[in-house]
Amino acid sequence: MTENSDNQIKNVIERMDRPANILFVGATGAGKSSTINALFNSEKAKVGYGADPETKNIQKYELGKNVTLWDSPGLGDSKDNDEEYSRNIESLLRKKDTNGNALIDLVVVIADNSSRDLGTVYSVIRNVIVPNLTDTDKDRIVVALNKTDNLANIQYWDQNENRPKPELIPKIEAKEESVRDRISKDTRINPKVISYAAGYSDENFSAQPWHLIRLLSEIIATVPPVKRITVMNNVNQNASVWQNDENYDSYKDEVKDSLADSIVELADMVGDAVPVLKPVTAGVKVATRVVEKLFSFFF
Ligand SMILES: Nc1nc2c(ncn2[C@@H]2O[C@H](COP(=O)(O)OP(=O)(O)OP(=O)(O)O)[C@@H](O)[C@H]2O)c(=O)[nH]1
Ligand SMILES: [Mg+2]
Repeated sequence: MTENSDNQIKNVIERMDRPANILFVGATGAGKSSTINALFNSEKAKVGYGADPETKNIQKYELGKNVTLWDSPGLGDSKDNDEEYSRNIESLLRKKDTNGNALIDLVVVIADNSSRDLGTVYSVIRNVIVPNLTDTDKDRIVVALNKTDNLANIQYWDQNENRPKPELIPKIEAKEESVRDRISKDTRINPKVISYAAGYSDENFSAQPWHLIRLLSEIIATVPPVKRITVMNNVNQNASVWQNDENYDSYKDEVKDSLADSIVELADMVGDAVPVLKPVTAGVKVATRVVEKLFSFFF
């Protein structure tokens, strides 16, 4: 590996640092804010609200120089508020960036997995989100079912290991499937549906997240490839939030592959700039090595 080709790869990666915008939507108390805080380096965020009247209720976290997270107010409390907040979400979804593409790169819909009635969630997906995504962006939704620790009676959750007991696993899978089926019947789109727990802490107890890396892996895979590195630059660097997952190693590999692929893809878009990434198999190998180095806190 010559220093020259390393520099060329760095150059490609710099070109990938493009503004990324992620919108979080969900019912009141589903865990939007907790999820943002678990996933991202949000302590250092500049926190404010949308600048125009149409988005003034949507809280805005600006991370690093290029990631903006939009935390919309909870739905389902009152009809009047829901109407107003839904209009805010619609306006944000219709906003364009300077290239004329949708400003919002990804919508994360957060639902409470312990709730039997996900009517609010289905209705916001069907009536507010999907109609305001352009055809090419219809797959930019991830549905995240939070508080899986409360999905069933607490006896099914292993408190010490902070993960489901084996009896709970089929229930978790069945719930994901029913949510997926319902959304696809309603809208004909098939978003990824992921059960997880953002974790929490109160005076008596604190729980780390569970399956947060599965959610991250899906977020990274679903944002436009040129923005994956930008998003990854801003994730929580506290390694312990990612580790509680039975398939930790394989999700780590998925994240790594998504990032490496995006580097190779962008190098291809910018032409012959990086010969070392050209032969596909060798290129992916080099890109993977760079990704491991860049995000050593994670891999
Ligand atoms: N048991 C459990 N509680 C959680 C989890 N995630 C969040 N909570 C708790 O759920 C409550 C609501 O979480 P928030 O993150 O404030 O939810 P929100 O969606 O931002 O709420 P609003 O902004 O008011 O709509 C808090 O008390 C959290 O500690 C989880 O994975 N498990
Ligand atoms: Mg909140």
